[in-house]
Amino acid sequence: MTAPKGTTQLPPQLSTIAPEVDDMYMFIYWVAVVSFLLITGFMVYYVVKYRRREGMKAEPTGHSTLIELVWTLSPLILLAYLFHSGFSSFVKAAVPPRDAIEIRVTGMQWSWVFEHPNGAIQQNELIVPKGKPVKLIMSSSDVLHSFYIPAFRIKRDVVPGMYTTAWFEPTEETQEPLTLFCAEYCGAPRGISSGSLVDEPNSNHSTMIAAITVVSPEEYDRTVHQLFIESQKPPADCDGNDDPMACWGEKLYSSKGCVACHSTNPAVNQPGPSWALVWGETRAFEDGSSVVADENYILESIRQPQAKIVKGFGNVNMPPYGERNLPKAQVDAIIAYMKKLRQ
Ligand code: HEC
Ligand SMILES: [Cu+2]
Repeated sequence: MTAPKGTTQLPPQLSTIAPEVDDMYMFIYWVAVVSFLLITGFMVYYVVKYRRREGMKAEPTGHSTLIELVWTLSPLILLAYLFHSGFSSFVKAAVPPRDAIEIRVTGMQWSWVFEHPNGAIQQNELIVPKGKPVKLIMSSSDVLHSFYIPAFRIKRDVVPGMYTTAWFEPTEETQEPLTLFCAEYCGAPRGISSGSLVDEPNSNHSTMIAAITVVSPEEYDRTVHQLFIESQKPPADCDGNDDPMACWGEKLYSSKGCVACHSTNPAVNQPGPSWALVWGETRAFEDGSSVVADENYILESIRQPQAKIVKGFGNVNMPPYGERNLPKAQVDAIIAYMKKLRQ
């Protein structure tokens, strides 16, 4: 089996809707090419033919009803056809089949989180079954993003405060992962370097991409089941570790994106508080109260970050991580890691 190739103009067609979208595109493309050649061709021809010459006087052209009817009616018919076939493809692309598998998509600065029907979570990677319609229920936890997979010919805005949907049905298993882009400029973080504001490298809108893999329906079910099991216990490479939970917690710290806001260096408190001096410490809050950081405090800080705002951090909002995004077992692992950081 060889991977289907794209053309100079278009990426490979890997979803059921792709050929239809491309046919429309190519039709409009050729209409444009032919019209361009006809119009410029006639223009150049007449410019030369009726150029100014000694002894020649211009005469009025008169009127031709036939020509006027042709140039009015032919674009009208063309546009009616384009509207009709464009609109029917649009409706097809907008309405997901009833039996579609539902995958939840969350866009955030700057990553994609996917949740399969069984609760398995993937981040910046998505596996989907060949030959089955997949419906995406999308939301954003911060700003506008846009979900764009060129090979599937789908693009849809991901909007904070509401759900948007899109669907596709992959037609081929992939040899190499396809790319999901964010097609909405969704910002770049700014850090402070030698006193001035600079854009942080490797973390902004342009890195908000994910790898899409299409596999057989059987492999999809197997993998998604496996992902769910794995989300409930430390990964295999933590097995030999003397504190497997803390080892898992350290991995989650990076893979779940906590690392973007929390350092483990006691001197770096940006943009959220460092984790180096949290566990067992008295934490002071914006409202003047305080509490000793124990399991319950950490759990609450993760599930409802706004319940107690650490003093001095009132201007940055930590996103809440619910049971599905960060199951209880993973919270335990993070707590184990925070304990270990204090040793
Ligand atoms: C967008 C930045 C951001 C991300 C991402 C983030 N946090 Fe936070 N976090 C904050 C800020 C800001 C605070 C302090 C304000 C507050 O208490 O809500 C905080 C506070 C906390 C606290 C309380 C710490 C203390 O000093 O008392 C815990 C625990 C915590 N975060 C855990 C996490 C975990 C676990 C993750 C990843 C799954 C995470 N955070 C991801 C910004 C973030
Ligand atoms: Cu984005």
